[in-house]
Amino acid sequence: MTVQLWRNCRVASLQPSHPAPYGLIDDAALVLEGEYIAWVGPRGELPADLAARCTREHDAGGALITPGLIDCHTHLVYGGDRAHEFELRLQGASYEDVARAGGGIASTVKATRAASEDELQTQSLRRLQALLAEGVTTLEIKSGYGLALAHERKALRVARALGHLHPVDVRTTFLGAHAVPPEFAGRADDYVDEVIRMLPLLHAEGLVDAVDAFCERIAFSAAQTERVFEAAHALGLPVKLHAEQLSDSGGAQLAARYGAISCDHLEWLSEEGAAAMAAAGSVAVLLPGAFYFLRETKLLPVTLLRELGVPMAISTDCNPGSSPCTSLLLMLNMACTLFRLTPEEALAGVTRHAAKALGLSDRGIIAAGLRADFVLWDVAHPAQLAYAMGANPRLQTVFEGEVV
Ligand code: DI6
Ligand code: FE
Repeated sequence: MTVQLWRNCRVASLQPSHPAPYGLIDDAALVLEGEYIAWVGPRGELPADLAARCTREHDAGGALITPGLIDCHTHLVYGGDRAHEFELRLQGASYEDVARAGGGIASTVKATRAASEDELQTQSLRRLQALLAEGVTTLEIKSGYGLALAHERKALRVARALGHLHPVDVRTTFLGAHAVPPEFAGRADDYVDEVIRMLPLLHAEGLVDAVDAFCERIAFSAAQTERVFEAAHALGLPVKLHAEQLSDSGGAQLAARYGAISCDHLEWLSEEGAAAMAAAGSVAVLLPGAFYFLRETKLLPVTLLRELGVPMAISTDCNPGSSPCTSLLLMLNMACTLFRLTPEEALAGVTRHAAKALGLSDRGIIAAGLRADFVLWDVAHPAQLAYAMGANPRLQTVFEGEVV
């Protein structure tokens, strides 16, 4: 096994137990054994026997090193775009108006169904490349624009293929309960039956790591969502939820009862919902891109979440309707300006807490025993990652121990 030493760097380890903000280690050394981190700390404390075993040495040139970024909530695989709907909304139509008039998610479903697997992969690859260029090493991708077995399968297969072909770990989420497809119009309960029929089939093909639903007045009720969660639990799959995005539907409480790994959006989250999440250990996934793009004004209760100790993750929500965004770094900035997170909370939101939102304990911080996924940045201080708008100071990405 190769043992590699990285030196001449500052490491923002994001270790929660580290006394310095960001878990910052000045003049650090980092030792990798194969795909894992073997040691990290101040260079002067590097054990001599470990140093002697290093077969490769890298000079980081004074770069800042952070954990690889984790985008824990995306709908990256879809066909077409919704620029026309953007124009309509700017003329006064609301997101819900457009959805009720048969546009919205339904129009992306049409374009996604029409695309072949290859076309879908080509279109999605451009978005993936933009995320990778900013240091993303783990990415969640949801289905939910197929809404029929063959098309949900196609999208999930594309998601898996992207992960196999590129230096990124892709986690897939089945979001069959994203919208009621046109062939089930007025028969949402029947469509939920269909979702419950699809899930074990897709899971048996190794295409599903978790299950999500859109619990909202324009999508599925709490009772319908619960049926999907029951089906997920029967297969031993973790659940998460698009909750309280446009209204308070009590989704967070429901999700918490099913031990949800995360509840996402949460603009309309109530105190009861937040308390239930805290008790269940669910992560709050903040999606400032959707908040901004839909010109929302209702702010989620960040202060309350902080007081309750609910971990906050941040993600792009990359999707054609409410957040056509492929910059996780921009989301850091927006989470600070729009939601008043500190830059340190924002960075934890795309590393340590994003890992937790995916139920992953082997990444998200730089510590011995964890995956060697990290990024070298041309910045002096980690706050600069959240501070700059539209900058990309990434120098290099290391994925599973190797420079990408
Ligand atoms: N909420 C969202 O913001 C995305 N999905 C969801 O449930 C948007 C989906 C879309 O408009 O295409
Ligand atoms: Fe979403």
